[in-house]
Amino acid sequence: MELPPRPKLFDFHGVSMTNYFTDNWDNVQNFQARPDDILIATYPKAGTTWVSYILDLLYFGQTTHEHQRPIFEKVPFLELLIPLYPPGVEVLDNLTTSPRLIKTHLPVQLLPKSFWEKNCRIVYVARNAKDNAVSYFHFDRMNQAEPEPGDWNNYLQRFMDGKMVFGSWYDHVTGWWERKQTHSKILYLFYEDMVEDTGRELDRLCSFLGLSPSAEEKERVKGGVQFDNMKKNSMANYSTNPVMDFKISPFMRKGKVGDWKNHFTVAQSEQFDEDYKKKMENTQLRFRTTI
Ligand code: PPS
Repeated sequence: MELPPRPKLFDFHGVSMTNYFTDNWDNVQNFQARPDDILIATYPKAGTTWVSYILDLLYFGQTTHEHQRPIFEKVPFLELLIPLYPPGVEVLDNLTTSPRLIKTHLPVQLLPKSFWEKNCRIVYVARNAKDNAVSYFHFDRMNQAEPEPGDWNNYLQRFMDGKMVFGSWYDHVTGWWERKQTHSKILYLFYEDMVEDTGRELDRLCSFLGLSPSAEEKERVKGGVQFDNMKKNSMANYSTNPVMDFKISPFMRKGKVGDWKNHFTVAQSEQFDEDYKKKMENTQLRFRTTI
């Protein structure tokens, strides 16, 4: 089955969205979380798949037959409703694993209330704006289910204007950051920290989740989730996903901190930084654009 032409952005409760993430809205909002659910929440392209695969290996690494399914099926995408696949909510309702690992890109104010009522653990991953924008650009080029990206210069302007699927990066990362200050069940991770020292961040994750894997098990997970290993792993690299055209760009593209330097001109970088300062002046949240 083919997808319809690329979707258009529209305003949805103050957030730019496409119909693939709003068509099932009542069911998404009424989603019934379970107390042991683990939610992986991110702005798109911040490291969702990386953390999903880490959690999948930590919880289900021993059940080998399970590993014959791609990560995007094992960690269902809550708000997704797209031709070719059953709705995320339906997949989750039928999931019998414990815990369920759930992916969302929703900004904090749109998360179904059941996650708060059940006090579920939430792992939020954030990535610096410049690398995030570059990664999102290449993703939108290769993914037929995303709006047409246009050229890089216009795309960057749109990113700064918050006119991206799932809205403004600035609002997303700060919204979740503010919520984390009062909600103990949110672990806020940074992509840059994970690149710098995956083992250290794995320890933080385990302690947040109350897991104590053996040293050997930890090494196994750490090895499995290295960029090069995930890139060649068809269960982790999205190569089985028909809406993506890997001839344009692979899903596992570079996995680096600082790739923005290969995309931003000096003028673009200066303009971006100036705008960034204004948008982020009221938050303590800090990112590294190099490590
Ligand atoms: S999505 O579509 O929102 O779920 O994408 P997401 O998984 O959040 O982000 C994809 C980017 O994460 C990089 N990635 C990794 N980097 C380092 N190490 C590992 N193991 C890893 N796994 C995924 C992936 O390459 C995308 O970033 P870019 O910069 O495009 O390479």
